[in-house]
Amino acid sequence: MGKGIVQKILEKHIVEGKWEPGKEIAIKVDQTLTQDATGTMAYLQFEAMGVSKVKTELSVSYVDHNTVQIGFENADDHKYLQSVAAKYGIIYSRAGNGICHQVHLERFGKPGKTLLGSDSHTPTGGGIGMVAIGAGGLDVAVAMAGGPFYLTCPKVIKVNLKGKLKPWCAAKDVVLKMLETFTTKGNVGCVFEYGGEGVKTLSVPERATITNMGAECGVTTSVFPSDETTKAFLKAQGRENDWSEMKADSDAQYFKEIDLDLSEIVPLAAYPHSPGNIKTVKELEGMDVDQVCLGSCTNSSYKDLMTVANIVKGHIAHPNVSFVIAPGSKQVLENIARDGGLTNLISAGARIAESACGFCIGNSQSPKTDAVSLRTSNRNFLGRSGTKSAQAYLVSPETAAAAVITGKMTDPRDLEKMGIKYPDVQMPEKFYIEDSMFIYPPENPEKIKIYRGPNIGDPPASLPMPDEIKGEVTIKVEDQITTDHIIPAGAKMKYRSNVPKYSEFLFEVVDSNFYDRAKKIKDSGKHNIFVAGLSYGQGSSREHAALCPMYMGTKAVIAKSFERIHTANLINFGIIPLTFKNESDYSKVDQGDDIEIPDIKTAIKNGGVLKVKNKTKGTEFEVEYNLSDRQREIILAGGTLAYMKEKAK
Ligand code: MIC
Ligand code: SF4
Repeated sequence: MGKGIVQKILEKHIVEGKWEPGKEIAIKVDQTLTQDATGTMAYLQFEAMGVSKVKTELSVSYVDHNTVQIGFENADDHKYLQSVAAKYGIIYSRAGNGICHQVHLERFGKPGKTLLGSDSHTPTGGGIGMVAIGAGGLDVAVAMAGGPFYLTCPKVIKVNLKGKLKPWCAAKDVVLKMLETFTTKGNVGCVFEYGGEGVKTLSVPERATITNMGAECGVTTSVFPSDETTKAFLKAQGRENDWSEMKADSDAQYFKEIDLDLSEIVPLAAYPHSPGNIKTVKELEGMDVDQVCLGSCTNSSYKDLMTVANIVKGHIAHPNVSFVIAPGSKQVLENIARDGGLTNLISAGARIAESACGFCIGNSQSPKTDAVSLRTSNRNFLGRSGTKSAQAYLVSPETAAAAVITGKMTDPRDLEKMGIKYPDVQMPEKFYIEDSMFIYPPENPEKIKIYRGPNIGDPPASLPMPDEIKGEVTIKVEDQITTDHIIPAGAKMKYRSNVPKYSEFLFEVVDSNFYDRAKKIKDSGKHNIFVAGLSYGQGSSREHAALCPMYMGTKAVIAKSFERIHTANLINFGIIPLTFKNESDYSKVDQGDDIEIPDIKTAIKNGGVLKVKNKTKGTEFEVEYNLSDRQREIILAGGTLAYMKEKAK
């Protein structure tokens, strides 16, 4: 029986288990990436593992998230990251060099390799034919220390691309179409593998846009073949030798196959507050737009920016529109500068931001009250822009450019009526490359002293699972609660290395009294218990969405279902993810209810039914958990670090 690309790559890397979709496997990790917001904690955890040098083929530490630096905290973290990188054999990508995913694609991604990144958009690397997976920082720390990465052997969904995109219709519209089809729920444990005749019509950055936003569907990753187009991209990056072919066997078997005709794709938008809320741009036409933001790891490549630069050439941003651009990397910025695109953008009134995450994470360029903000980024969760009342729409660079000119949501195809021609930007045969913003680790790192600013605390230790969980439902939330709801990013991100302080912002967007309630419960010696609906923990990989609850004394979350990265993070920090056996029991438990889960330790050890007693209501309901033997031990020990210590004894 033939094999697909995902199966071929994973089978080459499996160190425990075998290719059996749905079962846990462990894989060797070739490359890792971290970014500053998740990286600081990841390296503190890595240090605690006592390894003298990273054991991967390549590890890169990027600084791209917290670059606004109001206060000393972020700059201190950057210095810490730089010193850790030098000490342990990690390449350090300085602030200003660009967004981790864009830079990694340009300079380090290799077809056929595995990449683990402490950021949920790591699958961007799938655009170049690698299996690139997002994970919590602790999992990445374990991989850097030479440990394998555990995942559920995926169910591969093959997406057969046909035809070719029409002018003004973009890769972003393709992935928005995928989101319309697959939604943001129910895809845990799956991978999208793209194939078919349509693949060759897409450039590498376009493929990367599609794999990047697969994260919003909740799949483990998305992968494209590595073909002549990939080779040309790597050649243009001066890395032709890194190329190898990755293709599926003609008789490969998949869990499921779907066809997607690129020629039928039309401009789409995700409306507030989920990337899964899809409408055509035509349906939204005429809506006044206050802000247009071009950038983020989804759409900040040379092609994206040159396309917009050519569309807006000779125009000035509409008086009501604030037009912001964050180029994906220093390389992108230098190349659009050399090719004249930057001049067009500046002339059009663009506000050129740093090559970093910037507006995407809401730590700058927050729009006005009730603003309509068009963004080429990948997430429009409530409050993520930094303005809770803002309405963020996710669109392609072409649709973004049209709104810059008209001040309204405009189908970019209609620009032709205004005499604007579709720019059809070609990929350069050779990029201008200047790599001096990478700092390579020294040969002899012995003398390197790790810098620790006052904002850096030790990673908090967790307690082993008690015999019984006894506490209160501190919060009950609905379906599709994202990690942005659990712990906000934006300006608060500067406390990522200060867990007690960062914990004060738990569930802030949902319930401003949460922290006080949780603290009272914790101080009284009881456990905080969370109750949630479907797809709990969507979105980012931030392990603080588990680490901070752990710090607040949470030992269990009961939900209708969980997303992949967050499940792994909960387990890593000793919190058991429990699902309702009967979803209808969700309605029988309320915030403030006194809850007991007796004999939980014995049940985890020996298996068997787990009952939750609702003392307030005098009722009882059953919950389930799906843990491998290894995960049971981790939960019992109180988390991965405690488990590793026990094993090392
Ligand atoms: C995001 O896009 O939400 C982030 C910020 O990049 C996160 C990581 C983080 O919270 O630091 C992600 O996607 O994993
Ligand atoms: Fe940065 Fe936004 Fe990409 Fe997250 S989604 S890595 S914040 S650009």
